[in-house]
Amino acid sequence: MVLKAVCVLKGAGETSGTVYFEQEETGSAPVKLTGEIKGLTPGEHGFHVHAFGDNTNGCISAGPHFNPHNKTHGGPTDEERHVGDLGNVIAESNNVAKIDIQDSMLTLTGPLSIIGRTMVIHEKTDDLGKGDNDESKKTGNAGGRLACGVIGITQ
Ligand SMILES: [Cu+2]
Ligand SMILES: [Zn+2]
Repeated sequence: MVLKAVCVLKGAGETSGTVYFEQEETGSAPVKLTGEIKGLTPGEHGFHVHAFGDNTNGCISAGPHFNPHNKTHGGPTDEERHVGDLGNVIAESNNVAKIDIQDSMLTLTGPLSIIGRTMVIHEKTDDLGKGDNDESKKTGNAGGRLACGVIGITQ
């Protein structure tokens, strides 16, 4: 069986998107993310799972990056990373970023499931924790939250 989830991202501006999640239920399979986000300036944009499924005050209510193991911020291939750290997606000249990610830290099941938490697409590039300031180890200096949405169960 395959576990499935979906996230519809919206924000105050023109950025919006849909992300689909799939994970084989057996073992500790990676989560596959597909979909697209439009209304982005061309180039890299930080893309994370944030801790809370709370959008009461817009994307800011989603809190910090989902970090159940108390790690510092990193990139998706780093050992030292937040669970929510998916790095960057790249928008092309048509202002659309295609999402095609496989991640082994995310899961759709168990106590650390990302279902009910929030996906956020950011204004700027995530420096993956390699910047020269403290903020790099927390947020990757990815800047404002352009759009977000709560990850929900789908059929
Ligand atoms: Cu973020
Ligand atoms: Zn992070």
